[in-house]
Amino acid sequence: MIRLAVQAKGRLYDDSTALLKDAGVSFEESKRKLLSKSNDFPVEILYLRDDDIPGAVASGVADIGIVGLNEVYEKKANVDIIHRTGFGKCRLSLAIPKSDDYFDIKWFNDKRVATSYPVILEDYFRQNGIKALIQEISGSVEIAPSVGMADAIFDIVSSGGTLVSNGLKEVEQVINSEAVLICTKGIVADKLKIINQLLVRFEAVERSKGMKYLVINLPSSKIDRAVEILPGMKSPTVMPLANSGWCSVHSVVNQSEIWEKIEKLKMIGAEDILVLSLDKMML
Ligand code: PRT
Ligand code: ZN
Repeated sequence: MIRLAVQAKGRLYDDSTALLKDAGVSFEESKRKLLSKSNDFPVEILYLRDDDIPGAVASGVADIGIVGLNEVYEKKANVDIIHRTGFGKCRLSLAIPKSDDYFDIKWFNDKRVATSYPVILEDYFRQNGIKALIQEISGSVEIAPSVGMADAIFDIVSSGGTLVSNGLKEVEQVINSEAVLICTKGIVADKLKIINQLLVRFEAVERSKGMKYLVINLPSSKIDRAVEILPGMKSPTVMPLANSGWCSVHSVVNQSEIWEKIEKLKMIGAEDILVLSLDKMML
């Protein structure tokens, strides 16, 4: 049995719990329980605030956790980062009032910078030889310059819309972040085995994201052309049809390329085209 820490509510909750469910792990949601044991996989889910997840995993209270890389860096947590999930993507950036002229990082010398990430910012300023006054605040960082609390901010940016609506401009991108899976250092072999099983499932779910399963019928004489259009995982699967001279070709295609592929396949005589969803892909 392993214990997995997940954000109890907030931006990472939906994607973290969806990943687990898609991986075949069922459990009760955080609204009902703070510790929930799965009955189909040897894991119990511990719901915590994201700030507390790196520490819980570093101390072994939880064996693994799903949390933003920004929190792992901020807490300087002594954990292993074992997987990147691809969701919760954002960056930590420095931003200043949009009417201020910005030349380079030296702009920040002697400035007051508001942030909820003082540790990361202090390291960054030290590496760049900047002496600024870091003001730690726990929320509403973006309004600090307009109310005179600070000259600039260091905060999470995703689309950039919040900065714009607060009259700020992004001037330095300091780190990129996404939700990662972290693990207690030196975890025992029994637990590692379960964690690796879970990772195989996560990877299968993530690999299938954005992919579609394409099935077409095609005159057998056109198979070589179809194989050029559809490289597939190894190569496409080709099956004869009862109707002689025809075959069925199955392939996994990136969603972004599906229409282009279908148009090319129709030009070489493809018919009866099916596009199906994919749940999991194991290589
Ligand atoms: O209650 P708890 O402490 O668990 O949650 P929290 O309020 O501290 O964190 P939460 O739920 O807001 O975010 C959890 C994690 O999501 C963060 O640590 C990041 O790793 C990740 N993440 C991804 C984001 C964003 N995108 C994001 N856009 N976290 C916050 N934001 C905020 C940002 O602070 C700013 O206010 O969204 C605003 C900017 O968004 P844009 O799109 O306008 O640029
Ligand atoms: Zn938090």
